Amino acid sequence: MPCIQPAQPHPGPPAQHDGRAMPRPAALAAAAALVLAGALAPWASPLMAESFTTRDGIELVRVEPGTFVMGSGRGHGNARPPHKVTITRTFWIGKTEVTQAQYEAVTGRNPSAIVGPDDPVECVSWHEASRFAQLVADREGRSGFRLPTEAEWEYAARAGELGDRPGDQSPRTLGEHAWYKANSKGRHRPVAKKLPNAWGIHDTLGNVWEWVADIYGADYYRKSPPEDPKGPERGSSRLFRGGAWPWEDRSATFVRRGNYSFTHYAGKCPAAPAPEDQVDSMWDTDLGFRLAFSEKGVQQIMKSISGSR
Ligand SMILES: [Ca+2]
Repeated sequence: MPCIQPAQPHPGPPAQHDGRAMPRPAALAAAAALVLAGALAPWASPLMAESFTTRDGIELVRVEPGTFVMGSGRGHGNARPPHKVTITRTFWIGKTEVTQAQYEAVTGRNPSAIVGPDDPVECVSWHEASRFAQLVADREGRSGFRLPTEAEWEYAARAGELGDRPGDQSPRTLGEHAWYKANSKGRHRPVAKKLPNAWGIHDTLGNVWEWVADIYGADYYRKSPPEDPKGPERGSSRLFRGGAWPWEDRSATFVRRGNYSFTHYAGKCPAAPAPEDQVDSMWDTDLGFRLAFSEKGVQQIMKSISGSR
């Protein structure tokens, strides 16, 4: 059972919220009605909470639906064109990258090359990150834990920001939010030591790159669906986002799309990858992930009550 925290004042709706999705008070009222009617126990859903924490200490914060402009007209061609994307459902995303202590508590092992219990776990393949999410689901006794989609990741990382980087786009502001080559001093750092974004989420930019659920497609933005894009159905590599401790500031942006053209790469990681992971993934000391969660069944109930999409 997740540890549900009392609702806290939300940092605010997405700056580009399109108004079509159910506003938070209505969502809370609908969830409260379900609880009062006995359809939901108060602990049955984190829908009542702004955040919840798993038994292994992984805190996830609620992200409301909304519309934003994904990608950029600057920089790498694979982030073009900028295009409007709507996230149609509430989801939760890790307040931080998954730490080494959290990963070890769930899996019994720490694969990281640079050890620090509160640092992000690294040297995990996309498949291992996905298996971790399933293990969390098993331990919590509820489905819905997963990697964020690429669109969810960028939407949550931006938290309403319109540029490619936080605030005034300056190196000073970036340094207040992110560990990257200019300030990391040669290693990743404990999570949540830099300022969070406007929605209370830490280290999306920098520290370690983060796996997202999607398969990589260089030209995907030219044909992706406008609602809840999930990446191409086929491809030869996986995506990761956000830049990392050994990388220059040009990688620590909301839009940089990391991928490798070779099929697998173990970097400086101490453990050999399992054969099933040597397909479309890679490992390195600057690559980890954060968890996401959504609860489809309850979302559908709430939609029927509210009459919203
Ligand atoms: Ca990161």
